[in-house]
Amino acid sequence: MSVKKRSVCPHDCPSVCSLDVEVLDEKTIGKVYGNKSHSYTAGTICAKVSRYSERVHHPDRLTHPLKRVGKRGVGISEYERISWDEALDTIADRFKDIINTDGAQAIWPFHYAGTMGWVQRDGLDRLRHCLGTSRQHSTFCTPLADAGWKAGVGSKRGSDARLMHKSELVIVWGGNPVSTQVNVMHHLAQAKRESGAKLVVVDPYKTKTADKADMHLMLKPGTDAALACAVIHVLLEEGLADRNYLAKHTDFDENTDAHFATKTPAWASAITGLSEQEIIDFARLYGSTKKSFMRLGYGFTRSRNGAANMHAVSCLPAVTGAWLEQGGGALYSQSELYGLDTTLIRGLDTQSQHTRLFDQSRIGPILCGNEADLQGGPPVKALFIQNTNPAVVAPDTNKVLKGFAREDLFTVVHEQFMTDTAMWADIVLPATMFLEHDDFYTAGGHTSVQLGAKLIDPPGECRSNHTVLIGLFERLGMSHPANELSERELIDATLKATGLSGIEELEKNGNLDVSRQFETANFLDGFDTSDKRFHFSPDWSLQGPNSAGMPSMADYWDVIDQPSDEHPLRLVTAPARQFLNTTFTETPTSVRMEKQPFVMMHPDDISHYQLQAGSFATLGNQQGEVSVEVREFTGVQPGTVVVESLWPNHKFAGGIGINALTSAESGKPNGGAVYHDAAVWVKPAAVLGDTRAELNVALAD
Ligand SMILES: Nc1nc2c(c(=O)[nH]1)N[C@H]1C(S)=C(S)[C@@H](COP(=O)(O)OP(=O)(O)OC[C@H]3O[C@@H](n4cnc5c(=O)[nH]c(N)nc54)[C@H](O)[C@@H]3O)O[C@H]1N2
Ligand SMILES: Nc1nc2c(c(=O)[nH]1)N[C@H]1C(S)=C(S)[C@@H](COP(=O)(O)OP(=O)(O)OC[C@H]3O[C@@H](n4cnc5c(=O)[nH]c(N)nc54)[C@H](O)[C@@H]3O)O[C@H]1N2
Ligand code: SF4
Ligand SMILES: [Mo]
Repeated sequence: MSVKKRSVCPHDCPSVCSLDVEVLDEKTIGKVYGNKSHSYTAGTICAKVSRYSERVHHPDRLTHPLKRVGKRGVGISEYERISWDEALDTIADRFKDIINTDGAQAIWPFHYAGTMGWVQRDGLDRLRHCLGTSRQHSTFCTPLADAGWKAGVGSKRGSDARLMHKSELVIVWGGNPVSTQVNVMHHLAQAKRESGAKLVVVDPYKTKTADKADMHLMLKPGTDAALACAVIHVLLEEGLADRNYLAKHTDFDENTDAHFATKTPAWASAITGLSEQEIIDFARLYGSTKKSFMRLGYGFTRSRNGAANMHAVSCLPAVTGAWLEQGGGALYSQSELYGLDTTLIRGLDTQSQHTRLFDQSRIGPILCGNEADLQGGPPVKALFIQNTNPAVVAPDTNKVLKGFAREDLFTVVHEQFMTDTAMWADIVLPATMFLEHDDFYTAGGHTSVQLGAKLIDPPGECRSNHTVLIGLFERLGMSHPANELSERELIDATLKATGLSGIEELEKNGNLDVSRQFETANFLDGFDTSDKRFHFSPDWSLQGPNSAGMPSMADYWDVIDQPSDEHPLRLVTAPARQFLNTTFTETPTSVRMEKQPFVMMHPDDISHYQLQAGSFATLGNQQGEVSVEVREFTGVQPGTVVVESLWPNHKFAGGIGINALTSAESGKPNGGAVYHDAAVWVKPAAVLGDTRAELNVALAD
């Protein structure tokens, strides 16, 4: 007989949905449902997680430790089963050898956000600190957006999304919640019903979210700051700004006024590709609707000027004073509300600041020995990877794979599947999934701490990240207090160190809400800046070490990869609906629904570049080439192309995925990958005729 048990989605998605999981027996789950009683996620979950049994009970799950006996980069056929003892001994012995010859900094424990559970995700930091390995600046996702938001607002929190139902205007800027955080759509529907809310979407292509919008501003990628500045221009010029709010709560002065006076709709129209009228219409709508809620996504920050874009857009509610209203204001992320004390989990008590800090998005250049990245230290001789698939998700795939192919690199991957990354490893370790271990989770899109307890036994010999770390510490002759604790005890200790009630209370209540009262949430009692004001003129040096050249006042910063004669098209690599980064690219229903990698192109571009819908095109730039099916799509400006991702490399002809075309250049001022900032050329793919069949044969070889 099945029972429903409470859990929480572990994936890197702002929604962090509260789940009710049908548990059939001690090893088996059925369907996954949303928990209707959660005050934000309220029973809504995405389709891919509702069919999670496909992933947990997938026949290709890794269930035993493996060692590579054949070629690198090929797959499961090249591996042989070994015991956990042999696996951990091999890793520890190899680490000790490397420490003797090259020093501990030649080892790079590499992790990211396959699980967002604090215990399983961040424990690897403890290994870095205790062993004195190279450390990591995690730049795949948030640093550009963080810097831009914090430049004006001061900290990473914002309006409570549960008040969205009171909004009369919702603006989804650079996000695609229908695909990437479906709960927003539930709150939007409520706002429509209760408050007659209109929806505006700002996105370079007509996403599923934009499809539902009353107004879609389909701008050129990387030009959002120009749109925002021109909107401010109109608001100021037409008396739609709240001058009292500006005087009381912001650093706005006559210089700011003069600055925006030059940012005309005509100026922005030339940069964004939007018409002047579209810009004016949006400004008038925004300026005349004080109860306006902006939900800011990451998309418009994944460019070289991404932080400046986020900052310029974050100025809008400060101009109209939308922050004053319940259902008004803006939300990028709530993640700094929690103030978690992660000292124990991450071993911060033993942190050595003298070890070098690698920018994770530069894994390609780093593994290829780029001297500036190595900072005078030894080359990387060992990688220990948990919760991430850098062979696909990191920029500049050709360099990443060239690095993984190095004969002198010892790679360990702890994974649930034989991913593109795992198939380069010397040792592969089988990992548990979230329903098979204990952890706790915080959220970007809402304000609750949630517990995801172990509900079923793992298959085979899978071990959790925490358990693997304990085994590795032992063999390396190291100890740390966190290793003496079970996962549950570590959760309890971390909650209590943070000043929250412990795990028992969390278990009893289902979640702990850390939200602030309205006045604080909407910064009416002050922004989190030094002078408590919102900053139109930010001090970028507070946000990161590389702020030279950044605009001193909210502005469009022209440092993107502009189209040229050689590279005439701008490429956007937005998330696909049925995948979550590379997760779910192994589940049959998601793959069936997404079909295969394709590029969405305006019909004018298709004919201009002599392509045909349904045939294959090759996209390329100075870094590499990628071949995909061409799909005709009118919901995009000519000159912009979109490839929804992240398909595994081997699903592309040539075995290299979309990140072959994205740059490992780090965004300013504090790093950050620039996934949607690439200029490319396009031509018909070399293989013509019945390309699909031929390409599939090529892939199978
Ligand atoms: N289904 C699904 N859900 C996901 C993910 C996934 O891969 N698939 N990934 C998860 C993760 S890790 C994250 S961080 C979030 C990200 O979620 P979002 O914040 O929604 O996603 P982004 O990749 O940032 O892209 C969102 C939108 O930004 C648009 N965009 C790109 N460039 C620009 C630009 O210059 N200006 C503007 N205005 N828009 C632009 C893209 O076209 C895209 O529609 O989603 C999470 N949820
Ligand atoms: N072109 C392009 N590239 C992108 C993006 C984009 O929009 N466009 N988005 C970027 C973004 S926003 C992000 S956040 C990154 C995300 O990139 P990643 O963090 O690499 O995310 P996933 O692809 O989901 O891979 C996570 C892996 O972790 C494994 N995993 C899950 N749970 C556990 C666990 O408990 N233990 C262990 N050992 N393994 C586990 C999963 O099986 C999966 O293979 O990708 C980035 N790459
Ligand atoms: S992936 Fe996002 S929307 Fe889907 S269940 Fe998880 S948290 Fe909710
Ligand atoms: Mo992300």
